[in-house]
Amino acid sequence: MAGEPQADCLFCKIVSGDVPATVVRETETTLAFRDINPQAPTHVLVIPRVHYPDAGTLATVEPAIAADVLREAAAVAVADGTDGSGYRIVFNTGAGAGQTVFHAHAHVLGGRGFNWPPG
Ligand code: D5M
Repeated sequence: MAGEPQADCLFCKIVSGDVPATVVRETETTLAFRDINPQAPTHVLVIPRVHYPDAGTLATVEPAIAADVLREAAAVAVADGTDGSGYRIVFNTGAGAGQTVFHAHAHVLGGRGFNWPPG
């Protein structure tokens, strides 16, 4: 069923506690934890607890939870003190865009400068 946990999904296993993570914030619908391979001083992933393969699908099927993910991403930036100097929220969508874990997630990156366009 849409949104159900997937046995082979790493982030579903983090939601269930079967895989450990450094959790920084949680809500009824979301979990935020530090990326295992940080690309900036702040690099946190915000995920919905429910499983959807990417952010676009999540936003289409569960728009309220997609809004929760975005609000929590901004809250992470404030909590880490990166909101003053600016931060970046990234949703890699599809393998060609660099998505490697197919459970919707926002990257929250901050604490350094960023270039545009991104690589
Ligand atoms: O981003 C997937 C991200 O997930 C990537 O930046 C590494 C991160 N990752 C992978 N395994 C873990 C664990 N176990 N904990 C925390 N972070 C993890 P994507 O946009 O799909 O490339």
